[in-house]
Amino acid sequence: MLEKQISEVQAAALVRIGAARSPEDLESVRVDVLGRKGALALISKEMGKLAPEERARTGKLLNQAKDDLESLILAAQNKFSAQTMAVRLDAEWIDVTLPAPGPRPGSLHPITQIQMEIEDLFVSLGFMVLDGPEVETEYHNFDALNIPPEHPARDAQDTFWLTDGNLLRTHTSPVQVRGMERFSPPLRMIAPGRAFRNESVDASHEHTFYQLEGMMIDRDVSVAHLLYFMKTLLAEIFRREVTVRLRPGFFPFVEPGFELDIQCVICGGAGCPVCKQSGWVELLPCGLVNPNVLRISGIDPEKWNGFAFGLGLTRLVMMRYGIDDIRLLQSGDLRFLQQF
Ligand code: 2NL
Repeated sequence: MLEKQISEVQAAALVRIGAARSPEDLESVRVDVLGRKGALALISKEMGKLAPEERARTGKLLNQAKDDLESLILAAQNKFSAQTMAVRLDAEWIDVTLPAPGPRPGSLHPITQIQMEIEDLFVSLGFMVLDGPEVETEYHNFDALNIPPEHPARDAQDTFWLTDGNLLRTHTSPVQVRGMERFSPPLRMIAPGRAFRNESVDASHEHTFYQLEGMMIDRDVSVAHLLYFMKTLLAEIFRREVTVRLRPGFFPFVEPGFELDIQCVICGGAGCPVCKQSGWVELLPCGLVNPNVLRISGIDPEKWNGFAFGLGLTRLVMMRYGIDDIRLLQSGDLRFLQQF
């Protein structure tokens, strides 16, 4: 009697499993048949009334039916999960080898690139890289550099003066003055940064320009040291040996002072439009630090001396890339900037 009921329950469950269309359908079959109050549990309760040998046979059958149905339901459930996963995989598939979306990577401004290159070189030669304020005192920008009160650079036509008596630095030299005040020799430092001149803007003049000054203070520093460092610097910038010459030049903060020229890297010295047929291009002012400048900042010129130089990064970039209008560099024009 019970055995017949078991096979009926089993047959009905098989039909429902086969007809199930979702994991929820299967779950309700499981509850109805295998659950605590399910059809097989009810049958199981009736078994106490059976004779012992019949009970053993029916029990076996019941367990067999439970096990079979359990594995059938599990297999059907697995099929549903696999299908669900297949649908998701199909819908959510991405090609991880495609380039990532988002902003296109930018590039550093050519002036920044050349500045970083030169910083790396000087760091490798034992120099500190110093920063300082762009709004300076008259003292740090002029007096401490031995620039006399009547010097034309102090005129309002050449310098942006603020109403409080301070000014926009006209060179990065005041950074080195602050370096001399703060550190004691021997000293090697460079001062890259922006400098400002009160000038009307045209193709070769800007009110803001980028400079990199440097100085080395030690014992018995000579023009030979200056030349060695400048040739090392220029070989790095132009990526080859360059021939240089020194002409006398006057700057209140150096004595002797020089204009350093390089043999034209375009024509090799034969003469071309870039060097205006002279074979030489004026590149950077330099010299041995004026003893007054050392003394003013508390360094004894009897014990120490040094060389210093000023490098215009703007002009250097224009030379390296053959840029003929200085205004392009600050224009923010992407068609220009994307070339670097
Ligand atoms: C320039 C700059 C030069 C220096 C700058 C310098 C700085 C100190 C002491 C001595 Cl603290 N010198 N800097 C030296 C030589 C040339 O040129 O803008 N010239 C047009």
